[in-house]
Amino acid sequence: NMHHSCVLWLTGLSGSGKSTLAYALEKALYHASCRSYVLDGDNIRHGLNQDLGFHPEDRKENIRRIAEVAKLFADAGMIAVTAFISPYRADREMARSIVGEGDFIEIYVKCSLSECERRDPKGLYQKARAGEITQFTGISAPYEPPERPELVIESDRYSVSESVDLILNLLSSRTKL
Ligand code: GGZ
Repeated sequence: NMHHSCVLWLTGLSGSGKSTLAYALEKALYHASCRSYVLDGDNIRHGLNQDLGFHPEDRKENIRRIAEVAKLFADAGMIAVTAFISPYRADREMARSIVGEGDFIEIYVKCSLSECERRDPKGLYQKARAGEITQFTGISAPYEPPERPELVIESDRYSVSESVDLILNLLSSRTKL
């Protein structure tokens, strides 16, 4: 049993595969008898954080609240899996200090902008290129890649199940410490 409550903090561009990976991970953890919960735009930005937009200050507040909620899940003994762009290094460091260094696992879901733009599942990159969405991460707003993440997953090189295995291996190696 690799059950040890923590926060798996996924970061990466829109379309990099964070949510897909998060839900595949939740399923795999369930089968390993580990309770987990995914926080993503669907259950956070549409609810708790519906008052926030995409200005840097709003993104910061988005990340702060998510970190506080993820910490509550970890306090309750669960593995919280968060799937947000979280483009600013300083905001991710804030999240790390809210959660606590020992429980925060930063996972960079790395995918080239050109591949994310090619996938464009919601047509948002096209809208951003046309200027219909402003401050779009990767196009008209920055993405600051992690410098020392606990794990990097190149999502354009690994399948979803290979990526899940990389994370499960990291979790079980930490539990053995
Ligand atoms: C980035 C935006 C924007 C802008 C709307 N920039 O692919 P999606 O649609 O489902 O994921 C993106 C999501 C990003 O929200 P986050 O809470 O993850 O962002 S952050 O961590 O930076 O606060 C995208 C959609 O919202 N979206 N406008 N301008 N993504």
